[in-house]
Amino acid sequence: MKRIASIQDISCLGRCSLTVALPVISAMAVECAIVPTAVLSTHTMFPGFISRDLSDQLLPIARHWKSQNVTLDAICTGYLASPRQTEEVCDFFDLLAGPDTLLFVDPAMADGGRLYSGFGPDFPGYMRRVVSRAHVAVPNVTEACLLTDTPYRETEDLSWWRDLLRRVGDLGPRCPVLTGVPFGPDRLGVMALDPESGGIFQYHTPRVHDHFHGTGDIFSAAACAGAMVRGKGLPDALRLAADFTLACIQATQRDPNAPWYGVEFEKALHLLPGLLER
Ligand code: PXL
Repeated sequence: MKRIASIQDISCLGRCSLTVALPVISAMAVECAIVPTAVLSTHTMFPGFISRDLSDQLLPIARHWKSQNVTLDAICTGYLASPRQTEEVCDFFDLLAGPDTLLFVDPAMADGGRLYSGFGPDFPGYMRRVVSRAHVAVPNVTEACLLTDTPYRETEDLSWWRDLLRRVGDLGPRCPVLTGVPFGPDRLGVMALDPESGGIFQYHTPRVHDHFHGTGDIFSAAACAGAMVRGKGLPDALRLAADFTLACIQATQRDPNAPWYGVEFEKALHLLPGLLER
């Protein structure tokens, strides 16, 4: 069985990061080893959350795995709790990535034009180093702007997004991907540079006009990396991830009093084997 190591936080409540990566990767019949970067009572959109940083655990875990000759088909990174962890993740790559290990980086740090609470303005500069090491990097449009020092814009001018994608590529990842790109008023999708053809791949699905928390984590760390480890090429993996994320959103009946509980992906997990067969 293929094995992914997922490096990101455990938000105990709120369906994001490891609490979605684990079930989604498992449902794709891939083993998900985890490296928690922090334990939070909830994700950072809930007021008053508490957090314990686990920086001092990351490299001891990596060294122990190394001593046990653990092999990884992919290392997938998400929310990192501090600048120090961005360096530790690069050391983790050095210790445990073999020649065929896919390095999949989701620089989860911002959305809607703003950094998540708790990150200072210098954080994107630290995250840039992790992105530069990636084979596949999947910033959303806000993160791409922050990583490339580009003022954030909301525009439907696709040539502007293509330029932004190329700027992310200039940071070093082999396959830069932009998520959350508006393709007209009612469609949302992804754009990726295909290193083989040099062309740009685009895929979009109907846009649901609301904010759904944790969907980036479902998209990237879980569905997309899982699909690629299961042998799909990047375009097929991105298509699968986008379709699965939309299915999770459509399955969600949101409680208006609890808007931050994440999407009800549990109702869509059964779709994954069929999506993998397409
Ligand atoms: O879904 C991204 C994410 C992951 N982890 C934590 C977060 C967020 C987004 O807010 O707060 C702790």
